[in-house]
Amino acid sequence: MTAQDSRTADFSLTGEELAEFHRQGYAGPFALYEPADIKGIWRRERVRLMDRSAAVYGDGAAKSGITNIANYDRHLDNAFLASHICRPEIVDRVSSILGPNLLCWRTEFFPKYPGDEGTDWHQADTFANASGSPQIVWPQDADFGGTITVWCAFTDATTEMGCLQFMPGTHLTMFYDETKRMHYDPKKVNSVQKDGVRRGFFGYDYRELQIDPDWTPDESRAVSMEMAAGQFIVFWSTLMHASHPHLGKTSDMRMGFAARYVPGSVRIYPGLDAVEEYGGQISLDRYGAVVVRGANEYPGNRIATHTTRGDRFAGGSAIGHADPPAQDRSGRTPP
Ligand SMILES: O=C(O)CCC(=O)C(=O)O
Repeated sequence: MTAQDSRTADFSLTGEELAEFHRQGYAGPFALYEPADIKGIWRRERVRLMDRSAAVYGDGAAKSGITNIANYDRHLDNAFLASHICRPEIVDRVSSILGPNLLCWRTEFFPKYPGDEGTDWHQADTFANASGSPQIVWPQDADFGGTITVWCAFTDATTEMGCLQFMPGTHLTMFYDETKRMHYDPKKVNSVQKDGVRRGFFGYDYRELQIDPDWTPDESRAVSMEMAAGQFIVFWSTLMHASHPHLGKTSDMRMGFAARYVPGSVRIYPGLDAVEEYGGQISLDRYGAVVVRGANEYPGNRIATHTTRGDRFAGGSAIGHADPPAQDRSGRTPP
């Protein structure tokens, strides 16, 4: 009997929630940690994360302090983050969307300090957006895939502190072409207004990827996703999403922790040994995706079963073969 079998709670999305998810492109927010608990945990883990001695990407990876890609995938060395990505409250829900075989292939921190710009409106399908090479490729439809992002508020995230924004129902149409290239320019950070709002994309301008250069996102469709510390939201990376600027009305920063999931059949970093983006470069030598449910199905995927400090991930088997096929991104089961 596995830990999964012995659990009594099942956090899968209900049929109604799932139908709403497929219509809107997101579900939640859902509660994961009590606000007081996560505030204490975050205070402790912030300090622990400063010790990068077991991190899979070296300090030299970050050429700029603006977006620290060296801090990608800290779940591969930090025990709290390792358990966070495997939490049944998250994995059950994502599994009800993506199927029984589930990999967490990336985590990222998204801090907004007082005065920081908002994040540009964007959509991500292959994640080639900044690096130039697809980072995830789905088997059924290599041109259109995406990932499920689970964005957890480690602090409160109000509108004034830069909470997320979504445009419901936009996840099935790409307005951006990730085969185009964006140009990194750290001078753009915090200095560009778009439609009257200070926004940017960590040293890039996401508008460079627009399929129609004359199109502008319809802000009237935007909803603000205010979240209390300890809540998380689940969304397609192909959903139009952004965030408000942090207006600096409080000295508290907001911190989002994004964990990204795909079915076990998706190819992760195909043909890549390194990733260069956001003003830094990381080697994939020590990288592994984590099987959080079921099995990995693509033999070429690098898999991590333990953190670099020896903690075992509480997910599925590392190698194996899938039974029922995963659903595609519209909720259909492919033939
Ligand atoms: O937190 C933000 O401002 C942006 C988050 C985001 O783009 C993502 O999680 O994919």
